[in-house]
Amino acid sequence: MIHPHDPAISRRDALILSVLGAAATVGGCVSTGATFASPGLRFRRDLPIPPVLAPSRIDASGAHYEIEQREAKVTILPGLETTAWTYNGIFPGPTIRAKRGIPTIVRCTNKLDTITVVHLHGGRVPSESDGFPTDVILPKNFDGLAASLCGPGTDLSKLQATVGNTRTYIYPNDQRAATLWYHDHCMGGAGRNTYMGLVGFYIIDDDEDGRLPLPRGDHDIPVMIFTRRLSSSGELVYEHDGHMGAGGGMMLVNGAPWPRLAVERRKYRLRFLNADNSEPLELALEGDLPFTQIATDGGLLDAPVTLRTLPLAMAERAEVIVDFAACQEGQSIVLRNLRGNGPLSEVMRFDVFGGPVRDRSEIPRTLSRIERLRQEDAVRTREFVFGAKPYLALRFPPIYWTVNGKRFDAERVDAAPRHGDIEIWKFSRQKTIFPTICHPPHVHLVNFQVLERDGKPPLPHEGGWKDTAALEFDQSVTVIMRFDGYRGRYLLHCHNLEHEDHDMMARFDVV
Ligand SMILES: [Cu+2]
Repeated sequence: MIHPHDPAISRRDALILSVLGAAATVGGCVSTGATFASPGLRFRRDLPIPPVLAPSRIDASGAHYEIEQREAKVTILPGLETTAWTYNGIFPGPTIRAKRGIPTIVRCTNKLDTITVVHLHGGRVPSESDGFPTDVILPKNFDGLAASLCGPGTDLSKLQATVGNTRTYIYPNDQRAATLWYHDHCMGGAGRNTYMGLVGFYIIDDDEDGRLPLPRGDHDIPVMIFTRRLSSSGELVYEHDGHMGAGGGMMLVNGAPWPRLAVERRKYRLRFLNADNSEPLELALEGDLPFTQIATDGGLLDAPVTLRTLPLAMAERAEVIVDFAACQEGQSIVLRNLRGNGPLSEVMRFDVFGGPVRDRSEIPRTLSRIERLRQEDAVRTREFVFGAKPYLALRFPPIYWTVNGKRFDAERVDAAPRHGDIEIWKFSRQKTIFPTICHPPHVHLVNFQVLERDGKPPLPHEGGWKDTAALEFDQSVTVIMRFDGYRGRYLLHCHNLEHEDHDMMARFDVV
């Protein structure tokens, strides 16, 4: 369970450690990481690869999966057990590997003591399977406390009668190959539930991607990055930090602290996901080794992009090829986070082994063909301002988070694009006293293309199809999208999960 008062490695500690690290550098020590309280943790564990979930059956309607949300003891720190809230007892959850055109049908049973919701992030799915925050799955012991968590606008008696503690989600997979992920999205508790472990990869494959000579199999690696705070007894410590965002001083990749991956001298496809609740990342490889980006949130780019640094706001994905062919046997290359201090400035390490290998994989100069949505085809422009309002509360800061000055209301429709319409949405920020905070807007159902960032072209890594974009202090981002696929209610929200929970979300209905 959560132990909010245990001694732990927190974000503030990380900051202090970084200050100590800076002092140590003056004193002759070259590594800020060396001051970390548990030096034995870094680069000791092999990178775990979340297992691919096997379907319980496949029939004409699609591939059927069973998922249980349950508490489980997992190993994050050596010799200690951590209580996590898991999908099927695994932290992070199992990877669902789907094929375009074959629906995924997930029967999800909640055996936790709290309400849950599953959202397939990046999924083009019917409204009733999208994981609207009030479309909850009830806990195994449904009581007054659980009821109070559901929030207003929830028809509890109907939920008990129709859903109970099992809900079936249908994901048509009628979309391009892409690296998606599923995570909790329940009203007011998405941050806590995701932090405690309700998160997993969902990868869609298709023929277009399958025909390309890209690295595959053991050379295609999902890399889910998030920070966590752990107590000295090994338990996860969830602190929303006054709804500013939960973090932690420990960098976990696929659930392991600062892991290492033994790599051959060849190309690898790395599927990066920033699954952190609140921290944007900026990735870079030691030795100036480049990333060749091939895909973004919504799948393949039209052509590869070479990057030395890769910014990734919360929930953003980027698929890159890294070629270790020119590295030396025994060489170690640290994946750095240029936005992190102290221990959070390092993510994981690649350890090169063996001699030269025959690498048949290639990075084609043309990856895909992307339909460019044209501004002149847009029928409407909407503006969304991400901000905050003062609030009488016994916590600091005494604010709640807003979109266009309003708190989320599940019953209020904030935008109603017509099915098939192309619209331009402009995201900007109210000037608040929190300049370092990133508010990445995420649009459910549809993918967008970034038209402009601060009146300039999008950044090199955000071409192609996206569903989430960084929105830093003083920035504005203009995107264009077509509202097709399904009608019904969906969400636009900030992907800082604590902002989302309190209450930086807006409902839109495709009509
Ligand atoms: Cu935010």
